[in-house]
Amino acid sequence: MKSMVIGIVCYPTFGGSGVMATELGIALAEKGHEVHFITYQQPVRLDLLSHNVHFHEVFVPDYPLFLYQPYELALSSKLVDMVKLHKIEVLHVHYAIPHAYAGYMAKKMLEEEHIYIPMVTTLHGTDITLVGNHPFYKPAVSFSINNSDVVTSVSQSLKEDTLRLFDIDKEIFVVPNFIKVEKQGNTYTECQRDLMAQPEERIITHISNLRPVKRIVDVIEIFCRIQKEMPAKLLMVGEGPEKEMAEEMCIAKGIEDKVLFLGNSNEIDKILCFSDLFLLPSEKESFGLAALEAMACGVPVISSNAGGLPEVNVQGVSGFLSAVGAVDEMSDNAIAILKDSETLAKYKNQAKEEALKFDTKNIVPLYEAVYENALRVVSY
Ligand code: GMT
Repeated sequence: MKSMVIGIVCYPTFGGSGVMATELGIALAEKGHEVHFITYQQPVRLDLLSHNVHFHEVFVPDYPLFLYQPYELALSSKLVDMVKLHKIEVLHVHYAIPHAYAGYMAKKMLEEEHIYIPMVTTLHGTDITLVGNHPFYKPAVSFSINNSDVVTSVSQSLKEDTLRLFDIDKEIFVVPNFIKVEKQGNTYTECQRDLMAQPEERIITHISNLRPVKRIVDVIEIFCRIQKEMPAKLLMVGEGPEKEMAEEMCIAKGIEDKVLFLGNSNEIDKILCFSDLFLLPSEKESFGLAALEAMACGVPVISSNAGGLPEVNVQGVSGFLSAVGAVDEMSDNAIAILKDSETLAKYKNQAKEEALKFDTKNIVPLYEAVYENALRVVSY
């Protein structure tokens, strides 16, 4: 395949969409493509810049007249400059608003100079089901999707939600999230689990941005029931608005010495390496990248069956799924997995096996095909 020059626009933070966009850029660069990240700060998972991976910061000048700083304006101008300077051939924007919106403006500005560049938009979930579905943003989201050259979504469930919630006349291609399974779980030969727990304790982990949609109360309720049956520790990874409430809840339940709040971390694979079970009882989840990361490290998942989670976590194989809020059933399933070492080992193996379906080498070629398709669309 001919190598391409690809511009990636994403949120550079710990959220799944930014993590996915970063991993995609790194994987594309490893395959010989030239990748340019264009965003307001260097993506958190991007620790290696090279001749194939570049980062261009979008700077929004402070001007007293602006009550709100116009990020979309700054981004679209930066995109125009970077496309021209680096001869970027395809723009891949992650998240409809404001990225596809700004990308469209950049495309139009470039067209004035007879530069035609296709824009691929990937929908990640919260842009559709939470933020994007707000009536205030609806016209901008529909417009941005319909005016993208190619649209992808990270799960079949998200595709269906998008078609149900917006007036979409564009085809949406499902390209699932992915993970480098060999890298995940193989990096740490010695897991140093004794840093976190006693040998006889099971380690339960939850990773998220601790927002209400993650149902942090359910995470703690489930753990509370587990630790009544067996010695266990809960690792809470991430920062977010529900953290304080969660800390108070642990104190109220008298389990504060069994729950460790670790904050945001760049060592997710290290934490998952010594985890026995992952909890993701979310209200909504377009895919559940955190669950896939856990599975790739051989950690079985107890999750809700919201959104795209059933496309990732396979019932009775990589873990178990229950209706949102079914805390008793989730706890019973967790205890069943953790009850003895033989059963736990079986689920650990199965989780890793299921994650292989989403291995980088199976999914990145789908994005390359999407780019080729997009290039064909604009050349007509
Ligand atoms: O889950 C979050 O709140 C972060 C959010 C984001 O926008 O980064 O994650 C969304 O995109 C991820 C990557 O595609 C998906 O794995 C998450 O399921 C999705 N979150 C939701 O749909 C709530």
